[in-house]
Amino acid sequence: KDARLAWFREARFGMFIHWGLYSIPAGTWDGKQVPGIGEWIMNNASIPVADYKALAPQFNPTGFSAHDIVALAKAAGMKYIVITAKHHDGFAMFDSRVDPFNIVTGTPFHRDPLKELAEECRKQGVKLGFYYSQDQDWTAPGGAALKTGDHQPPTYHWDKAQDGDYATYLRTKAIPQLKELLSNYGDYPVIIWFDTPTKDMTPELASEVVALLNKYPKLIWNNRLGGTYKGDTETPEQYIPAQGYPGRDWESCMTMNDTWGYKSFDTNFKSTETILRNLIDIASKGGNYLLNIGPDSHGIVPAPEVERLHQVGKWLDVNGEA
Ligand code: JFZ
Repeated sequence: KDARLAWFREARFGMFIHWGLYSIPAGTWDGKQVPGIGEWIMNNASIPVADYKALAPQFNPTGFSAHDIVALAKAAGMKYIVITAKHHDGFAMFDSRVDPFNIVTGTPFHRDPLKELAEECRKQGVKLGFYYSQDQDWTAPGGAALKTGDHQPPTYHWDKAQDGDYATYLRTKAIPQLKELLSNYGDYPVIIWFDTPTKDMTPELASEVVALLNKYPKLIWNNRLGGTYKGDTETPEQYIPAQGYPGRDWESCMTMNDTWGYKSFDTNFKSTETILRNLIDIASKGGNYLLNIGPDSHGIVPAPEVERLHQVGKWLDVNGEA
């Protein structure tokens, strides 16, 4: 266990990447700016499944460069990257035989950014992990939805196409896609980053996921699987715990502005000084800082994010420890 976490304990700084179809509406739907975080637009604006799925044929992010993103992470002093392989919208940002609603089969782009990132990470000596929304899935039957707006219990679904059985969803989509992610990218991922478990994820169902994870003895996974599993890491979100987590490994994930997924009109960026203070504060308490970028629908990293990451890297070159 300790050997497995050795690199994580020294990493201190990682890059979170939230990127998916939600970068196309970029916070605006039907001409209205939708309040809330960009990657939640489908839920926040109650977008019907068919309308959301219609974004896929429009997704052609030819500006995406795995080389440049990995080089950016390195320049910032980051030691690892965690990217959204599938967020709550159910769209796979990787080549999937399980579900055609994915970036290779379902878009004119026809490329697998996770594969390209894995190759670049290997070349440039950066570790790579995958975020996977194992419980919420708003476009697959039986996937869960957390409540927003006036969506009604018990499912909080807003479209009949979402109805179904969660156990079936888990066994026919989430677990098979996790298998793809764990077997198609060589020595990566080193992290699986789960998110937003609901009561659908019973201890019994979670144990089916854990049986798969246990086949990968080097894999690190976080505390958001659900079903009472604690995982390897605590994941405080948008804050720094005053005392860290004695006896636990941890990672604070944070945005630079007020969204994870790209929103064209969110310009509320933290200063480089604030970002550096967060990094120092977290490092002094024994944690890691997982700092987010949100590439746009062309695959381009917003300039204010690039600028800050370069400034952080410059400071570390002068003041950092290796
Ligand atoms: C979740 C996601 O819903 C969100 O879109 C993003 O991916 C973020 C990193 O994770 O949001 C959360 C999850 C957990 C908490 C808050 C927001 N939490 O524990 O306070």
